[in-house]
Amino acid sequence: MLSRSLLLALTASAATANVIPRQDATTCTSPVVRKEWRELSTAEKTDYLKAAVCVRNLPKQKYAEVDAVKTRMDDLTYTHLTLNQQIHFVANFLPWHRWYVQLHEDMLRDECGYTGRQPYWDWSIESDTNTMPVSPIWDAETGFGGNGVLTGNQTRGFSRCVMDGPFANTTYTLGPGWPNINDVVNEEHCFAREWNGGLGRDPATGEQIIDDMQAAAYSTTVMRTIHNFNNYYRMSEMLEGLPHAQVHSIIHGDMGPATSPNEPLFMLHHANVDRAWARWQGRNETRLADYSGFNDRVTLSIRASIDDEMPVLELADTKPVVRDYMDTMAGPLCYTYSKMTL
Ligand SMILES: [Cu+2]
Repeated sequence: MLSRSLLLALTASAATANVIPRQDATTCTSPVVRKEWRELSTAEKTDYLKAAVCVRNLPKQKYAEVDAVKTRMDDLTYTHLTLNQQIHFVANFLPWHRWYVQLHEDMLRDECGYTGRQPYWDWSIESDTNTMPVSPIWDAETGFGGNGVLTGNQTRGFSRCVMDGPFANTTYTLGPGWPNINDVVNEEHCFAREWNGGLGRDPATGEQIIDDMQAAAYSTTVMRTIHNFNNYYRMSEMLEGLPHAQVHSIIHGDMGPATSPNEPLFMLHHANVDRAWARWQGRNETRLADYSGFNDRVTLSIRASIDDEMPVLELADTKPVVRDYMDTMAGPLCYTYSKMTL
């Protein structure tokens, strides 16, 4: 079977002008299903983890002039870091990350031989059962490894590392910067997590108080409130600002700053955020065309349009247009999620 990116390249070259040809909604008759991590078999989990490791070991293809970009994963992470202000707390947050997660899935399939689909992580399950610190997602064999631990190594960037699971011993050169976490730094650090409960540090140990890892911020109740907004602007704003942001924040380490794609759970997290949007859209024509907000987050003066192009730097040859990423079952996309009810 031809990969999606190859198919797109072929159809794009056959088309006149510089327009990505839109498929009819009717051409996506059997969408692929993205499953929740727990729904995957052990073999499927292993395949995904292997591919996620693989993309971290391949050499970069972009950003030849940027020394800090070393690997294929860095191509993705650097783009996210550098575009930070243009893709967060602006209207395109949801379609941009929808495009980005799909691009990563295509990389796993085309460049790392992965044959499965992008899984998602429904963290409301952990919230509702107050089990975040003991979630199977942290499993060393069938998950992503657990919290970072103190290593005793005094070298900057190596004092706290994730020491178990498939990403133990991973090092990154990109971010987080110090003191500005959004700076591009070119300095090795180990893959890190530092879970926190939003309660500060235990004065006795100096370690973060983990508690319930702020479970109330990403519960089913919160997701229902978001689902009940009747316009895109409000829905997107709360989805990004509350559960999305808090899940980044409770894991912290590499998941915290704008280099958060360093954290392999980033893609599963964002697939779940994407699922919340797709669920809100339903198959409703009005919702599938509902896009509003602003393209600048300081003055709120540049109104967003569904025909806006989204920024990609060197990551893609063509800038995706928001309109093409509104529907997961039309245009360049053809997928759905295993569970679409709340
Ligand atoms: Cu992001």
